Amino acid sequence: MSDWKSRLTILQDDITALDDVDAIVNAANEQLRRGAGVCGAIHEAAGPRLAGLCQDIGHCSTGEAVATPAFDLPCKFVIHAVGPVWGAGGGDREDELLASCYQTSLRIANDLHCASIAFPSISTGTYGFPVQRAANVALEAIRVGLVEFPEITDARMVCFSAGDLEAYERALSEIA
Ligand code: AR6
Repeated sequence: MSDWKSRLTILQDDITALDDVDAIVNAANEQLRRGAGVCGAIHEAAGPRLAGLCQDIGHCSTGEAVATPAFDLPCKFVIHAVGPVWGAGGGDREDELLASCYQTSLRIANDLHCASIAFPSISTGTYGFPVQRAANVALEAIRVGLVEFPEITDARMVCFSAGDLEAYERALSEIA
């Protein structure tokens, strides 16, 4: 299926400001603790019940994801995906683990009957993954997921900065 590109939008925005998606993805840590970056913004907007539930869940392994309700956010679900911490050279399965975050999130969204999902640029902030390499991995993983899950009709890659937007647009232009 080649229509996946028409189901993907790359934009620059604050992911917590989106009020027309079923699920947003959080760039979480393995302890599911409220952190900084996009995680802090999501917790701030969702309210304290999110941190309480995340504490009860307690753990999510790198490359995996877990869904919760979105509480005070306008979407239905937050899918907490744990990206890899970048190590020098990227020889510690970072690409594979990052791809797994996107694909697992899409699978969970599909299981929850979400037609729309928004991703942040997982791992490229605190976790230090080089953004162009992450963009290439992310969009290839999203391509595979959208082909597998045709009922997801609206996937968004939400970049926080103009530089990130450029990297993801470049990655998209390079995928056949
Ligand atoms: N909307 C969209 N993107 C955002 C927003 C926002 N409101 N705020 C930041 N970003 P990071 P990581 C971008 O550090 O690298 C946390 O403490 C940001 O500019 O949030 O996966 C967690 O709890 C960057 O491009 O996530 C973990 O401990 C991208 O989101 C750890 O950091 C990801 O940056 C995860 O690190």
